[in-house]
Amino acid sequence: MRVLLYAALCLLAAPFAASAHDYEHNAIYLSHPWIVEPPPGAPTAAGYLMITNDGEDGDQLVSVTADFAERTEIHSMIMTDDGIMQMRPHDGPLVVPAGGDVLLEPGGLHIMFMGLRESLKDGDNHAVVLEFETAGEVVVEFTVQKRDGAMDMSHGDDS
Ligand SMILES: [Cu+2]
Repeated sequence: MRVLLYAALCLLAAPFAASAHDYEHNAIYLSHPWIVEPPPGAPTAAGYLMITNDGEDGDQLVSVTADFAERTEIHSMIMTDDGIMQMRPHDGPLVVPAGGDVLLEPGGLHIMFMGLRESLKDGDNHAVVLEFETAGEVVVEFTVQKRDGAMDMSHGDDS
């Protein structure tokens, strides 16, 4: 019942809900991986998802690779002394504590896809390989979405 209700809420809340999708791999649960559609010709794009660890042990994301990008980095956002939001490589490994989750979302942590080899268009799906230290490797389809529509999604609140 809770699942049905949740699905209904999502449909009401966001026109893009149809593209929301989840993956389960060992103890790791990956929710709604998506990439903000970059401007044409942009060299980078930002990816987001929620990573949940249902396991007894902590885990960490050790690598992210994708055919469409030369390399990736995990970035976090910091506020500079001038009050400007700036991104920089995340300090150390991205740890997902046992029984906890890590949310990568606009304005916060994100996967930076760098050296884009192809244009990423709204509605496209692109395979990305996430490797976890304990759970191992999982291939996830990231859906490209325009930022405006995607910003309407507030899945974090009701999960
Ligand atoms: Cu970044």
